[in-house]
Amino acid sequence: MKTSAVLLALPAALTTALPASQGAKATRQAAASIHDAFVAAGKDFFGVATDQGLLQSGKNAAIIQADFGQVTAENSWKWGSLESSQGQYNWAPADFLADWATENGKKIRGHTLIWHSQLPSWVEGIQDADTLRQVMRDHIATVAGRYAGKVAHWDVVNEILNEDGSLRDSVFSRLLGQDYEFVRIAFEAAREADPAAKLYINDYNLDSAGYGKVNGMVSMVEQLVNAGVPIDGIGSQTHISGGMGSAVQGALEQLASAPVDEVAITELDIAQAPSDDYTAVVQACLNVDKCRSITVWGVSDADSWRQGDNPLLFDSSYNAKAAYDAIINIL
Ligand code: 9MR
Repeated sequence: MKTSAVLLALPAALTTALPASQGAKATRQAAASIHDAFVAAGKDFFGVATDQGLLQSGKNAAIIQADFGQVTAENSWKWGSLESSQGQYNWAPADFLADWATENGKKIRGHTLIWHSQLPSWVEGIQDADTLRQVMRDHIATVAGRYAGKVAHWDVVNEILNEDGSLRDSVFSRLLGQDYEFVRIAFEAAREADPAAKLYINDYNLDSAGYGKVNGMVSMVEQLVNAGVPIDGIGSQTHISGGMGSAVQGALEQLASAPVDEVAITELDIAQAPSDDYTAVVQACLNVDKCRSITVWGVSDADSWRQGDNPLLFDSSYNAKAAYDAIINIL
């Protein structure tokens, strides 16, 4: 948001009482937009996970408007939220996020089409491969089709690997795991539904070079891309603890060695939000050409899925934390 727009929204008494720069700061809770700074450093966006309830409470909307350039639906675009009964879609919260992003000029990362978790029981209970193929194609065509043209990136498949890099057990791997068939079906259906979106494979614990899951991810993606599966990028969620930030660059370099156009940090949060770790992660993305973007997994510690870890860039009162300012300083 431009400073003038911020000031227009402020009560007259506040705008006259404060110099313009302080007025803006009072509203946005941070000295500068982390997204603008990251874009100025050559990257595509710095985004954040949110959803309708959050956008309608506290200072979430104002902070995202001022400081972030992209949103991911934290929950409302998941299969379990969208289609808990077959063919009956709950679009309202998902559309709210999409409309809010469009109205506010924020990019959207679609999260996620195929995931073993938050999966409706009617999908988990499917017992034959043909039915599962059809259900996957229908779901992906419907969801990616609805938002086609609005979504910059899709997490097409999420968390499909075990820690050793082998394929995780799920209804998808049980019925369609041979040669990663379900991965091919998902990426092909997503490409068909939204040809403009960059299609990603997304996972966690991809935080250190040489780790089993990182090795497995790179070799799986190589195999799939060589077989013509349209994978554009690898997403590393990056839910980490203090002290792990320094390994992230090596991990990104290894992921970027796969035959994909891009890699991204898609769900960043760091226990206790140490500035050194946050800046190491941001610097890692700056140092790896293929790393195009960073998304943090929420605005405020009050709403983090990691309650007690205080892992985000804004505290429970929506004040920018030291790590936020440290990132601005290195950018
Ligand atoms: O942050 C999300 C939380 O509110 C949900 O309860 C949870 C349900 O599984 O999913 C969380 O988001 C996850 C994301 O979708 C995938 N990667 C891990 C995230 C944190 O658990």
